[in-house]
Amino acid sequence: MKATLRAPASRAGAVRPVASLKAAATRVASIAGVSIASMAVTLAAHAGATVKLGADSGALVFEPSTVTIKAGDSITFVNNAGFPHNVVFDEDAVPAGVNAEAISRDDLLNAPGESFTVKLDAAGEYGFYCEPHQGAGMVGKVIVQ
Ligand SMILES: [Cu+2]
Repeated sequence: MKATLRAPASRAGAVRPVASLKAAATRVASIAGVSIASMAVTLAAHAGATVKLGADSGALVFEPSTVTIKAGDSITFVNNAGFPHNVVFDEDAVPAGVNAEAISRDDLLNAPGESFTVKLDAAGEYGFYCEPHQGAGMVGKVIVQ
């Protein structure tokens, strides 16, 4: 890209190519801006931890059932087996001041690979469970440092 930009600038009276190059550069910049933005989203999604909803064996558990992340990181729950599942944070088992309902995913995840990501800012321990399978032991914990 740099080489392409330099060539017309060294030529005298090359007004039109420079103008169209400028437009092209603007287009490239805006395209680059878009890809940088989506890259940031991808990176954000990978910071933190991923928890499978249902073990590969089909067991109705969160896998892993305990994860540790840093404050401000996200945790992503991904449908794996035995769905539908959901992720409900226990209002009695979250740090003081955290709205358990606001960070929960009450709607059932029905599709293979469907995911739910939540960012946790307050340090402490967060207990959560899957409503349909809580009785079967599908419960977990996030430790936010
Ligand atoms: Cu479940």
